[in-house]
Amino acid sequence: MTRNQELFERARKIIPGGVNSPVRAFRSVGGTPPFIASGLGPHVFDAEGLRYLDYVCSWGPLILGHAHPDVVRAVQEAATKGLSFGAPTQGEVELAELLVKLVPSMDMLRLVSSGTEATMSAIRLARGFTGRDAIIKFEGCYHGHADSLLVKAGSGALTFGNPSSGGVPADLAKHTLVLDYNSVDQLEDAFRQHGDKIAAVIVEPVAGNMNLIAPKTEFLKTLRELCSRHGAVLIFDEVMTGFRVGINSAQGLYGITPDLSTFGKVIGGGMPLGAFGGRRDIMEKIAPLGPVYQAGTLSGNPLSVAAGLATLRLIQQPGFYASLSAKTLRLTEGLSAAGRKHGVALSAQAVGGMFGLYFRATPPTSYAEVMESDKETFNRFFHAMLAAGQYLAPSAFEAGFVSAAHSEADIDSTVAAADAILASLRMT
Ligand code: KE4
Repeated sequence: MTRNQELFERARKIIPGGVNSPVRAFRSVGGTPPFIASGLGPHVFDAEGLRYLDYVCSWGPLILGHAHPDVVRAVQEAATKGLSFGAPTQGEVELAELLVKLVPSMDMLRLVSSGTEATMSAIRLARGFTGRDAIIKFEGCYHGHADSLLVKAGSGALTFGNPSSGGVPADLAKHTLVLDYNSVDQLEDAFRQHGDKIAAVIVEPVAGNMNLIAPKTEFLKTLRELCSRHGAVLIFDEVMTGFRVGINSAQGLYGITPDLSTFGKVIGGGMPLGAFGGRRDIMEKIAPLGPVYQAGTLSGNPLSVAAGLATLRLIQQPGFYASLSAKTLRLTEGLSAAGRKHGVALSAQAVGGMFGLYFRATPPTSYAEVMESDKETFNRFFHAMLAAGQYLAPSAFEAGFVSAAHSEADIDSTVAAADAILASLRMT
């Protein structure tokens, strides 16, 4: 039994699935997940001392690479002053001021400890602000595990949703309408039928939880127009895309101004941190100013704030995103070329520092298209790449991430490994 297998066996006795978040259990790809002992730069090292080039980056936060010295030092220094006070601190003000500067659509914001808290709070706030109950989300988009967001499409395209998880009351799920991502027609029909009941639309402005699906410009523009016309709050869930696709996040990349935005991942640099914010008239409905309650013992935690400030200062360096985007594109172009060379139906695309890799001939533009991907071939490819020291997201339906610490030589090693594996896949 390997060290990873031994740890996994122990873990599964006392932690459901042996993991503290389901995707880590490798159930989509099978096998035993490496238990990670440390990370440095673009690499992680498992309990057996094996080194992997990391394209998960803790599902997006580690945009600078692992154990960046400036971030580690900031956390160490903060820790020597105490871990948490349950009282306002200067760091929270500095982080809020920086986020408001970097995200012009946010007049005000509140810090929380996870992306789920950010989106859950934004939904409640939109409902409190509008006095309406209905919300719209899109199939394949994931916004964390708040009850109103664990909902799948109803029987008919425009019928309200059913729970997608045990424990979510049908009475709550029925307030969530689930539409197809990138479908302008469904959006127009939904608002035509239910416009005056809709409190909010929440959307991943670049979808990253059904693998990567890029938005059609018309889709985001129509979203903005319909929300404005019907008085619904447009929430951009930028937990994954925030400071990942560019310094101005997806809203800056596509030139759409949401009413509320949610953040997480990169803004904490690997520490527990999320945020929600937006229009002042909406944010002033949040307690203690207004009637919408929201709270958190560790919200704005000094160590998370220190990591976030250090991270956000470093990503503002000139050329940071040009370099990150170029390396991510080098990866996706290399992988696509390897697929063509070996006659394997493989495509890939990059948006800033995130990428999609699909075992289908062309990048998907919808949930239905991504579900046509060849999952079995992906799983074989995944394990062969893992054995070659290349750590991809353990699911055919997750996006991948590059960090500033990945060098061009690292990227080229990934393409070379993929080339050799695709050649062998072709044989079998
Ligand atoms: P957290 O509560 O996991 O911090 O954030 C939830 C969330 C909200 N919105 C978007 C767009 C997200 O991608 C996420 C979380 N993303 C997943 C990756 N597929 C986190 C990985 C996990 O669940 O372990």
